Amino acid sequence: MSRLKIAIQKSGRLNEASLSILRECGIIIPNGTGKLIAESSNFPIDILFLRDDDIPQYVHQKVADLGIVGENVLFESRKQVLMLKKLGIAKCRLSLAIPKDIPYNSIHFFSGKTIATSYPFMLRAWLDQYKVEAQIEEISGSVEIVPGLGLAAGICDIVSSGSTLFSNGLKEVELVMKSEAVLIGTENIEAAKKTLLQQLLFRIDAVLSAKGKKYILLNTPNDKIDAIIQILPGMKSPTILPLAEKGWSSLHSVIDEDQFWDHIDELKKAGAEGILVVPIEKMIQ
Ligand code: PRT
Ligand code: ZN
Repeated sequence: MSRLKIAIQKSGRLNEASLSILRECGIIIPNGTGKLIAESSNFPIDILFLRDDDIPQYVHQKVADLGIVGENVLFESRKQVLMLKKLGIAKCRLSLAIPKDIPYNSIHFFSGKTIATSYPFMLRAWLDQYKVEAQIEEISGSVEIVPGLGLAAGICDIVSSGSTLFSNGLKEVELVMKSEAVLIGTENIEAAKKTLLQQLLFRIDAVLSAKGKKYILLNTPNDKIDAIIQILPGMKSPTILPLAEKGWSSLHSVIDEDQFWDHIDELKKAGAEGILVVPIEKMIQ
């Protein structure tokens, strides 16, 4: 029987998040075996643990059918693979930064200067787009210390909270690309594996759809139902059930979590009572 092979990061920022998406899809993965490959016992899928930089190559060469990798690594690798789904995890950006005390007016600041990066391909493409001629110094790891050492005028690196730049006396001046983890795959996957892939994608969709969503239940006087529906824009067609108490109903719907906090006071003022907000594990659209 066919089994899918998915490559995920062995250790690092993407490891836990990738495993938890698979686990939320109901896939059982043995814990911490330290092995290069783990076999799921309840879904025909094997998990390969690799360095993230190697994942596009393994998928391109069909050693793995699927992979989870950051767009930054994928685009820098320039490997021909299919981008199947954005996963909404490991969000970050590839940015240019310079020492914070150096004045900065425009991209042309970098003309004739040296920029240190682990992303030479993407940086070159971006500079070309703006017709800026700069020298690219390719280095791996600890790019942020380079300007302090006087080895480059600026850096192009991954930023998330910005605290690494800040603690190295740097400021972010240009955004090169936004990135998040994506599911990648190969073309011309064999028929039996394609069926498995569709099952997996269906589950991933259900997991991703539920993210940031909550199920809300509240009690309301019947004459306030319309007002309450107006307050929560997500509540297009809520379920309305009569309560044992005459003139009252229970209203159920799915809402965005952030919407809830914005509207809680209004809901209470409009007459909602006994408000319950509960997590949703999976959502099939
Ligand atoms: O060993 P392996 O090669 O597999 O891992 P790695 O060290 O190359 O990658 P890892 O685990 O650091 O990151 C994996 C992926 O997570 C990256 O390719 C990005 O897609 C994504 N990601 C999300 C990040 C960050 N956020 C991030 N903050 N990757 C790196 N960083 C680093 C960045 O390089 C800088 O040093 O964190 C620092 C900046 O963070 P802030 O929060 O201080 O701005
Ligand atoms: Zn890496």
